[in-house]
Amino acid sequence: MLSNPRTTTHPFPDTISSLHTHPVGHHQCCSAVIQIINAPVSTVWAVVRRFDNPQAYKNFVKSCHVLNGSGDVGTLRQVHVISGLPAATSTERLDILDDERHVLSFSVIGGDHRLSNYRSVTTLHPTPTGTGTVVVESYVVDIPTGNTKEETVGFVDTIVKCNLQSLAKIADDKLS
Ligand code: A9S
Repeated sequence: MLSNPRTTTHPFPDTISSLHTHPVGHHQCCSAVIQIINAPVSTVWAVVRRFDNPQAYKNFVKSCHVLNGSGDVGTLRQVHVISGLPAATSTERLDILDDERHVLSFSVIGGDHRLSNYRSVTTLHPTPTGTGTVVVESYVVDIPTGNTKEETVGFVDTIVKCNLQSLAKIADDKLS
């Protein structure tokens, strides 16, 4: 009997796997970060879905201005980052906002940083008891000239981990 190798190699349903499967060019890299949060999906989603307000949990973001759109797909934002990073601004487009499946995806389309063609997908999943949330955030990005794949993944994973740990704390605080 033939079996579907997808279902035998990992525990994620096909819909989750396909959302986190990115085409990756030879000059690009990809990775994913997983964070467990002690708050239900609805609480976490209320924070994540606000494309106009990334500074609510992203500590590297100083301010955010919506350039056009009203928080639906196609909305553009310009993010100003705190000093000390190798960047000042990033221009980003909302690609997916799915309130039923709890999926948000955005692309970096400009800015003065080194993360060209950055695109991320964030999905939320209830823990088996329903009292918690599993956040999966994957991304693909160009490897900057002069950097290795390992350096790039190390840098970006660190930022995404910081963001998701901050998200966990904020969602937790909302419960009490
Ligand atoms: O904002 C995110 O969700 C994720 C990342 C990796 C953002 C990275 C960043 O905004 C800086 C924090 C400024 C770092 C960009 C686009 C480039 C950087 O160099």
